[in-house]
Amino acid sequence: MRTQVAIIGAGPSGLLLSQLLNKSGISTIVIERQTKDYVLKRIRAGVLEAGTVELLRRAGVGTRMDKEGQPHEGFFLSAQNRQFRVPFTQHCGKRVMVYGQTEVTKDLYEAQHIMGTTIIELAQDVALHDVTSAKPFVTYQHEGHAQRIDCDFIVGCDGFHGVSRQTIPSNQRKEFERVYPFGWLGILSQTPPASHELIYANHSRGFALASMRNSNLSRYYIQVPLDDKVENWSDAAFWDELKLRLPDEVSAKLIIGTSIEKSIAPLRSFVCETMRWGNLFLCGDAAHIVPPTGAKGLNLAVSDVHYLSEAMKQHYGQKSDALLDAYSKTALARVWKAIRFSWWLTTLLHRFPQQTEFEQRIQESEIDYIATSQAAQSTVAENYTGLPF
Ligand code: RFL
Ligand code: PHB
Repeated sequence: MRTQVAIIGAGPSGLLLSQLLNKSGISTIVIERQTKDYVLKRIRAGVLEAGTVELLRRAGVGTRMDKEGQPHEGFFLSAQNRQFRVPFTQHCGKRVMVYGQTEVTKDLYEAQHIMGTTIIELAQDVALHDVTSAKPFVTYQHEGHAQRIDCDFIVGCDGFHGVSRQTIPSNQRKEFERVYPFGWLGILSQTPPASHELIYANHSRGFALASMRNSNLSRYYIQVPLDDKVENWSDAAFWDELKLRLPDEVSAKLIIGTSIEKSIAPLRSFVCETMRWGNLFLCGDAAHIVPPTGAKGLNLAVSDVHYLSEAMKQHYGQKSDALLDAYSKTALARVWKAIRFSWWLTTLLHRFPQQTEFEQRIQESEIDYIATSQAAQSTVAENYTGLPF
């Protein structure tokens, strides 16, 4: 088989890139290790930045999002049982959209199906070859047969554990990493949300987040030790702990139910420099990971895809490689700002093992500063709703 751009991974990065390229007449083949059903079962991101919302509309996948998604113009921060609102719109004129990653991915699959693009499921042993030559190719096993795709470019959209980043020789990439000493235990529950806007809670027992998907689907998280197991947490134990960490006025009204998903995610900040090696480009989690606190992971994947799709359009349309050559530097400049913001918010809101009383007072005073300073709120609003791309 031959295509212009071979894309490894059918998560949001891979599907959105394929969507944008095909809309501009550039051919793609997407190669995914799992089935579509498996990809759509993963419960992940819930908050879309203003720029992500715009790009999804431009990609032709905004209709259901605009109908079913919930625009949010602020969130709540809570500490010491006291909560205050950070209004986005009055500070930076932007808002975010609460619309699940599962739904974004579903919309992208649907749009790709209508466009008639090729998405190969259950591709095993995917390998990238000759990526620094003008004729790179991808091989894989499919239904017991060896397959090969020749192409102009390969894009690694295969997430943190994918093969693409590992194809770059280790002496040609520099990796930066911070692993946090805790994880997030998350549940999805068919109950009305605790609050009409998200609540990020700093508490002496650990961080908690009250989020949602729609008016009858809630998403809650609590900070847990890294070695904790989902089996240790009955639904009742989860609700009890969550209620202790949210402000009393919220807990008193919290509607609880049976969880329909429960999982623990570790927290990590990670950046791979470079995001380009010859004719291999990396997008999304394949190149960088953020802790979920700032809600940046999916949004960064989208800005990478924007930069790369524009660069490829310039390559094929205007025969110029200026944007392709700048891709890694351009994308990384935005990535590092989101890495900084999500590291900062994580550090501000979580309880660290061996946290000293001094560090605790610093957290408290910083939260109090945000509560009382328009300048501080403006910075939070600008970063949370998304820096421009
Ligand atoms: P994905 O979604 O991991 O998709 C990669 C795809 O590649 C496939 N794959 C392979 N295919 C072929 N061959 C191989 N060797 C392969 N190896 C892997 C995989 O099967 C998969 O289908 O990466 P992508 O597309 O870059 O998208 C990134 C986002 O999924 C991620 O950043 C977000 O989910 C992060 N995230 C959040 N981001 C936000 O912007 N806002 C949020 O509110 C938010 N909340 C979250 C989150 C992530 C979380 N977890 C579970 C880590 C909340 C949580 C709990
Ligand atoms: C979610 O709804 O899953 C969610 C929302 C905000 C975050 C992280 C996750 O910061």
